[in-house]
Amino acid sequence: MIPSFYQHWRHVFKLDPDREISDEALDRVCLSGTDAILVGGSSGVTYDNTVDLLSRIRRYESPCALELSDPACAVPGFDGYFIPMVLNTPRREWLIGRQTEALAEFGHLMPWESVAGEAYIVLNGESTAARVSGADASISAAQVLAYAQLADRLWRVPVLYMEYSGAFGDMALVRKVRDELNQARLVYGGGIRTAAQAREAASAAHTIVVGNAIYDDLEAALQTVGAARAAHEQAKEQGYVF
Ligand code: 1GP
Repeated sequence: MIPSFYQHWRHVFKLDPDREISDEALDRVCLSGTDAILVGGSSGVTYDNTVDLLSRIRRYESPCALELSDPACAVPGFDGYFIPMVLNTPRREWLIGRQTEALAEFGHLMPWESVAGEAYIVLNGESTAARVSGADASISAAQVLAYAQLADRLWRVPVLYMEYSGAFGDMALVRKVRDELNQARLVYGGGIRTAAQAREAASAAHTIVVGNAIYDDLEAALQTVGAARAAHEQAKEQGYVF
């Protein structure tokens, strides 16, 4: 059975356990109307800072999932878990190495009904995600589409994540990838800082993720929730079903 805890998510705020967020800001994020809170980061994530953030988020009703790239940070109590795999890296450890090592040890403990594989294509070479995973972000559009087909059709990974973290991506390419997908949900993240960008991204991908803006410009970040919803309503009116 493929888990479905994330299937209706259109807008997600991503919180980094390694970054400070005040109670007041967290309150506004969790009551913003976003569909879910995703907890994850590319560096400095520990068991302790993950537990701490989860317990603060749990004061609210928002669904909350963890992106788990290190089994040492496998904090129980999230509504769902994503296991990232970076497709466009030559470093096997980030594609399947760390994942199989973790499964060899903890596979029998995995709550599989709430675990989803998450195939990443990392497309901003300047991002921490690219630096840490060694991803080759300079790939062509044709290669991006090939990776998307590999994840969606060959491996049937349920979530494909186009990651431009820190930079607003190529929306024409995002849309093209989405239109090629057969079963995977397309998540877009990167550089969404305004309502207009959120609207554009939400009309190109199934789910959009807003991260940095929460920390840099909370007011603008909060505007992205309504903008994403408006984009989906408009798409529905036009008969487009995501
Ligand atoms: C990061 O895709 C998310 O993993 C969101 O990107 O931080 O640039 O919003 P930003």
